[in-house]
Amino acid sequence: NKHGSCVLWFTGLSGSGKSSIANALSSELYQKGVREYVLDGDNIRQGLNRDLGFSDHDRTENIRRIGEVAKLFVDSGAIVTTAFISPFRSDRNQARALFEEGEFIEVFVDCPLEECERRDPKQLYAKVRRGEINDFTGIHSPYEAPEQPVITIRSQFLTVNEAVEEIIQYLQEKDIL
Ligand code: GGZ
Repeated sequence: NKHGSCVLWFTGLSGSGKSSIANALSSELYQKGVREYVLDGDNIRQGLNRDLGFSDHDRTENIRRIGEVAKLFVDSGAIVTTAFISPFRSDRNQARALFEEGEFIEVFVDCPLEECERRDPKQLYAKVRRGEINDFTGIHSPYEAPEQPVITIRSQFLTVNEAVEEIIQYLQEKDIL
């Protein structure tokens, strides 16, 4: 595409590192003078999608709207990063279909459930184990890992900065940066 705009579509379990990597990447791109934006739970689930919960149906609608918003950002010429679990392959495929070839870059933040649960940055897994949260991804709601992600970040073996570097390198190889 003519602008070097694209969507970096992160997918991975809660606690896998999506937000940390997305935010560090955002600072790095910002410093390079790139127009960029991160869509995450803080700015989407609190606002546009505050009517949605975590049933399969609501997650599908969450991802549908995020895909549409991401498309608007790409049309505006930005690099947009989306940091949502997006657990269903079919929902990610629907989002992908909104974009041109090469514009939708699926980034699998790959981290085993045991490691996410060990980190438990928001103590959500602890709540799940106490029975205080239902339908939690990886525990009683499915996570469908991507079959052919463009980029795989095995976050347990990389620092946040190394993960960012890997993504920047990809963007440079593809002449997006
Ligand atoms: C999964 C949940 C749930 C349930 C609340 N299942 O680690 P977090 O806190 O910050 O990220 C999780 C976030 C997931 O929202 P997404 O919009 O990314 O999910 S999806 O793409 O599936 O629509 C977690 C928190 O919300 N959270 N309840 N039941 N994550």
